[in-house]
Amino acid sequence: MRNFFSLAQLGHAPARELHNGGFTAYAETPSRARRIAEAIGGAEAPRDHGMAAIAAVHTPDYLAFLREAPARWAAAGRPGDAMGYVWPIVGRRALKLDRIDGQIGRYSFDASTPLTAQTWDAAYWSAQSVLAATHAVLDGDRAAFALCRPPGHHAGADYYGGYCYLNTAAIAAQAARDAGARRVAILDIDYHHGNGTQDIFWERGDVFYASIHADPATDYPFYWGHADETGDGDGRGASLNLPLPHGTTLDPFRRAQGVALDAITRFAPDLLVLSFGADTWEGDPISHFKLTSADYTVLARDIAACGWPCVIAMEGGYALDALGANVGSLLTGF
Ligand code: SP5
Ligand code: ZN
Repeated sequence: MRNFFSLAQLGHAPARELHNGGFTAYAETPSRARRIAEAIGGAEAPRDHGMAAIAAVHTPDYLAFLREAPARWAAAGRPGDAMGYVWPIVGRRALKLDRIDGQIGRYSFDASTPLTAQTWDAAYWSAQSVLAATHAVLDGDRAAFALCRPPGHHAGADYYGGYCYLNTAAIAAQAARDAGARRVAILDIDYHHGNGTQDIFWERGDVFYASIHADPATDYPFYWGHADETGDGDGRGASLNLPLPHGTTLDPFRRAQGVALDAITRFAPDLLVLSFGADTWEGDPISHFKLTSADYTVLARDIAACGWPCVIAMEGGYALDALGANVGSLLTGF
């Protein structure tokens, strides 16, 4: 299988994130990508497919904000990474604010996702990696792996959060649609709900979103991913949320994935995008599922057996010493 990754993705390295009332080391480190690349025997640099596929998913004002915010933050005299500290409450009237502080609150939803001077480049090349994998699959490969980092599934059309800035799975799905795939399914098996991906396709009937994740009653991102969220408008019934409790092991996870695969089979996609997070692993430092390294091969075989061409986009996974082996185990199953 071809793997795609650009060294430019390593430049993004925020110092800290707000966690449990204090600042801790940023969990989404460049070493994550280095460990994965080592374990899978390296990766090809993607070619530059440009902005069109990114602009097909994200709004122009949001993209301009992402590119310019770090310089504006620095120009306002701030020494650290750009981080939000004020947000509009839900239902507040939309205000067009110029001040960088207010705009960060407008375009983000948490305080654990800083912007640095290298963030745009890294996110841009993370998107290029998923586009390269998507084109490999559209050109006939059965599956391709994009070592996306920073990850993507928490980013919406006009917002960032959860260590995510550009939604790589959504960019892949939309690029496949624009290249002629009639229906695309996204299966998200990161520990966290992919709120950004769900929001982007919420009212779309041509892209099915299925997610298996920690119950948002107990886990981040809290405000999305509940079982009664099923889509709206043309997308009614095209979102499927399967929340699971802390302590989940392979058997219940695999049963939930079977439910998702059955729903996707009924949808009959031309192509599957797999949002893969290894933060479901038993030793993950920020998560509470109990999958073993070997379990990822089992889950991958179940997905591969469905026969859809598959673009795999890396999402979370924070146990550095196990991350490479866990990704390797997943790719073995394809
Ligand atoms: C892509 C993805 O897996 N994003 C997850 C974002 C979760 N952020 C909220 C949890 C905060 C935990 N912070 C741990 C800091 C350790 N130094
Ligand atoms: Zn996650």
